[in-house]
Amino acid sequence: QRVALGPQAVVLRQKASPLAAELVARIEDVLQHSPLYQMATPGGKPLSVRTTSCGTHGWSSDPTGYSYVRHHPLTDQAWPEIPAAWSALATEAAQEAGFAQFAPDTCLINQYGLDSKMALHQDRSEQDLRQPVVSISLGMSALFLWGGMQRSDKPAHVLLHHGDMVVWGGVDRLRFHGIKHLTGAPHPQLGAMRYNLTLRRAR
Ligand code: MD3
Ligand code: FE
Repeated sequence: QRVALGPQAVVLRQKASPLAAELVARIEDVLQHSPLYQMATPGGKPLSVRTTSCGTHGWSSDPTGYSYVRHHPLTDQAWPEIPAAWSALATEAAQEAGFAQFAPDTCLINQYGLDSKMALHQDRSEQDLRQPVVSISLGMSALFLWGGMQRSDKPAHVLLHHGDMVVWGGVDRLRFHGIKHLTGAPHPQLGAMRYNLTLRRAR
């Protein structure tokens, strides 16, 4: 099922469900090489989500701000490759949403617990903002905030469930968005936790 959030933003309900067990197994592989860590805001406050990346670039923060970097900030190792199943699924979802030939070079893994949230923000650190962002939700459901082009625009609330994918691009690429909190029952396999994978073209 497709749910349009905007002219160029769509939720693909349950698109990742058939592959979910495989996707989760690959998260566990990535985390072996690329452990989750808690980033801080440029102001120094720790984020309530834990994060890591794979791909040629990864998303990180330091006292000067957020940026894409080539090495894990704690291990100093290059990020592991994006699992082939994730890239293929992201390319297919992007195609379905009207974005041909999407080839992600980075995947951010966000791990949410019952106390995690993500404040309204825009994603604008990627070089080519014509490239879409593809997200995959796994584990517990979350209340997603779908805002406007201004931080002050009142956001709509959208539930994202295990296996849902979202693709954003074009005129919707700079929408403010966030996660209010997790909701519903703990997930049978993952427990009181949610993973979100966001696949992007950083460079
Ligand atoms: C809308 N993550 O990592 S994914 C993020 O569930 C982020 O972890 C949320 O926002 C999460 O930056 C939401 C959905 C998402 C991702 C990128 C977007 C929505 C977007 C970029 C532009 C507009
Ligand atoms: Fe975001």
